[in-house]
Amino acid sequence: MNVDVEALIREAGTAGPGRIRAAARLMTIAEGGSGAAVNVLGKLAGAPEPRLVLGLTGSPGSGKSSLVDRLLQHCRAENPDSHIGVIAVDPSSPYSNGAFLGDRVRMMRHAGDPNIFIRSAATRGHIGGLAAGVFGMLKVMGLAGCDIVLIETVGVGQMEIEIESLADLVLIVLAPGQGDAMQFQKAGLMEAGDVFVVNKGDCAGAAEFHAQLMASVRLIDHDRKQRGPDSVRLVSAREDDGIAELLDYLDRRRDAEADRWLARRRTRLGTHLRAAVLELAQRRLEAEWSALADSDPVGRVLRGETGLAELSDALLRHAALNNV
Ligand SMILES: Nc1nc2c(ncn2[C@@H]2O[C@H](COP(=O)(O)OP(=O)(O)OP(=O)(O)O)[C@@H](O)[C@H]2O)c(=O)[nH]1
Ligand SMILES: [Mg+2]
Repeated sequence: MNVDVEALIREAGTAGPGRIRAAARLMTIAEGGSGAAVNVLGKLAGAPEPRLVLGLTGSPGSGKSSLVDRLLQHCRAENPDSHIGVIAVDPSSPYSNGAFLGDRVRMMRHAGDPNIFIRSAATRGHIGGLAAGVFGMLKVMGLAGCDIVLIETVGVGQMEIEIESLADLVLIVLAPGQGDAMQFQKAGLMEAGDVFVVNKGDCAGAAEFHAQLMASVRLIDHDRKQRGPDSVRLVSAREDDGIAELLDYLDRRRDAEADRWLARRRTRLGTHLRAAVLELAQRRLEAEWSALADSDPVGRVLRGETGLAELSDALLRHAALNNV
């Protein structure tokens, strides 16, 4: 299938009627991780970016999707013209079928809103490459005029770390009854987060947990991160409590840290472009290697007719000449 990426980019970047469809197609390409995804990323490298990219992570069931839902509601009410993107990273692995449906259901009331893009990115089959796919989607959302993008991931394994390479601010969403502050410290979550959101403030033990966490942040922070006790928020997504204040706080952080964010974004862009270039190069080399199979390269190495370094040089030369 031959897709005219340039035409899609033009369309997604305008206010015309085809904008949403074009952006959706670009996001599908970007997520797919193919050569076309790298192409999209390259063409969007200099595209406008969302004003705010928030990563939400934390243990299963802490209320990330419910919080995203509330944040969407508040953002839309405050600024009816704004566009918002949501990327829900599907934790499904080849071994489980994921619990993603719940996320969709919780955000479904926004699904008909033309100013809100809700997309999922599956971890399945994306080992190592997920962040690149999500970054591509982020760039498309920026192009399509999204002011804010929220990325939800379950805080297990790789993605918890990768979220730092995608978001301006990482929000760790916690709920009372999920362990004490010490455990989070041990799990490394205290290091990864910029903001700690204690959700389910309507439940027993929330206020104590919040106080405990504030004390921990004060203790471990010293001057390492510019977080401060204010970075620990007590909210209830269910009761819509503390959400407006959380948004105000995030805006204040943005204003105060704008320079640092800009530098971080530049680094982030560099990291993802570098990964994309290396991936493209690897694809080419693999194609060359397959083409070389007839000449039995492994046999030649075994017989001592060629060395690995020579083989590698030959591969690079062929790839450059053939320009597949
Ligand atoms: N009491 C209470 N329950 C909440 C609150 N926020 C979410 N919940 C409930 O907690 C459960 C999990 O909420 P989700 O928003 O799906 O949590 P999640 O972190 O997105 O879950 P996963 O995506 O599966 O990791 C649901 O039953 C919600 O109704 C809250 O503020 N108070
Ligand atoms: Mg969820």
